[in-house]
Amino acid sequence: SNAPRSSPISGKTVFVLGGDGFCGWPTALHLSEIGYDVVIVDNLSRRKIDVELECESLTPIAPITERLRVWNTLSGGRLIRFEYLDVAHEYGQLLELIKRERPVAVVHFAEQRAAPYSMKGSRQKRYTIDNNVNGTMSVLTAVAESELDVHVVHLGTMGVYGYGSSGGRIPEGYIDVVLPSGERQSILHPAYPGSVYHASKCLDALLFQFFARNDGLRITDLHQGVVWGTFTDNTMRHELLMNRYDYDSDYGTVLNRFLMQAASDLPLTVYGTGGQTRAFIHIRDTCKCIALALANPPQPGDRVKIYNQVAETHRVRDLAALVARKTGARVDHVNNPRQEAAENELDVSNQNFRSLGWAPVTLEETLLDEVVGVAERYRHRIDVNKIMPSSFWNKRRAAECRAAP
Ligand code: NAD
Ligand code: USQ
Repeated sequence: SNAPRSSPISGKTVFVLGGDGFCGWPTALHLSEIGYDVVIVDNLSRRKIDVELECESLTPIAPITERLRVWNTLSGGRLIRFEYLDVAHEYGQLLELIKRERPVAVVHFAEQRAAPYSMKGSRQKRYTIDNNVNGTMSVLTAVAESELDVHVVHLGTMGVYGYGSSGGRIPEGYIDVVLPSGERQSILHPAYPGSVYHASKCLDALLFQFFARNDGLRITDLHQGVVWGTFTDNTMRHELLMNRYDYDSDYGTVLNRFLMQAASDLPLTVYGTGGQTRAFIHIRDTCKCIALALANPPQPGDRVKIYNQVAETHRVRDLAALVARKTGARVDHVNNPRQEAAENELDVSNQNFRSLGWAPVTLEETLLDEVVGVAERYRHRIDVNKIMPSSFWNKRRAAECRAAP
């Protein structure tokens, strides 16, 4: 699917902030493959948090320079460049980089994204807000100060809506309300964050609203569901292009954790009753959606364009039952470390991407098998001490979890 040299996007520069991470790396490869000039900007903080947590990706991941060396050799001249930079705290360098490279778009993945890590303690709570909100603020300020027409595409989360608060199908970003005057107005959907991490994304959303109105910035905010899977066609092209696979209780997301547990003959850790319903998307579709969002920017003066980047919804205990049926794994109900509704319904619109022709992959057998296969291949790298919850939403949840056998 290599884009021809003369394609309308060849020669256009795109920044991928956070391009060394789980979603950012395969997206950077995809954007490079379809013809963009990609610059990855990352401070490698995620790799440093691995050191702090004494846990590594289930899959062995090569250092960023190695990854790029291999891609730049295999890709037939589609070079990806790398800038080691803290988006939140090195404003001058970020501004200079934008002025020098004149990107058509900045894709912003560069945030601390684990809800459990953001609830681990005061240091991690404050770090998450500082890193995420300052990072977004710096990106927006730098784009405005550069006076260049740069489309900002941000990875947000379904968690900004809260779970079950709309009383119906969750729309894409905005809801219609009746003002006290009787007038109807479309406003940002109210925010009901369920963790400090999710709160950082709600704060981001207000900054987007402000910069779109005040500075006319063109902004797209993608409210993504839980991502699963690990490989894409591009990351499979070489051992050293392999993507990360988080499995620990802080960074591992639910379906990938269940598949890892099944591959290692460990019980599946369903929190509470498993009645939580969440939205899901496969990593391959993350890459496709970003490319679609880049190709369909808002116009200057438009309000923030908000898409729900989700393929399907599932209840956690149904996912566990599905994985158990496939693999023979045992399902364990463990005390929930999180302060969240025990049961919720979730009905989400994904019309915006669908209207652009997106046909998402769903929980297909072959894809589930692929992830179990990856987990089996690297099961020797699992540290079983990193599987049970180690971050708790409040004192009561911590006490309940610690009291359990
Ligand atoms: P990740 O932690 O694997 O990747 C984030 C990357 O950003 C890392 O490489 C990290 O080093 C970098 N980074 C963080 N702070 C930075 C800073 N200040 N300066 C420069 N680089 C910085 O996370 P991910 O799973 O790839 O998630 C990427 C984005 O997508 C996040 O914003 C997350 O909120 C969003 N998202 C992820 C999921 C998911 O299930 N993984 C779901 C919905 C939304
Ligand atoms: N859960 C279990 N067992 C586990 C792990 C999780 O039952 O072993 C449950 C949790 O209690 C929760 C649900 O599964 O109800 C989802 O948890 P998760 O860790 O898979 O997802 P979450 O914490 O919501 O965060 C992830 C990403 C985050 C992204 C979010 C999208 O880490 O970056 O924003 O998914 S969403 O959930 O749609 O808001």
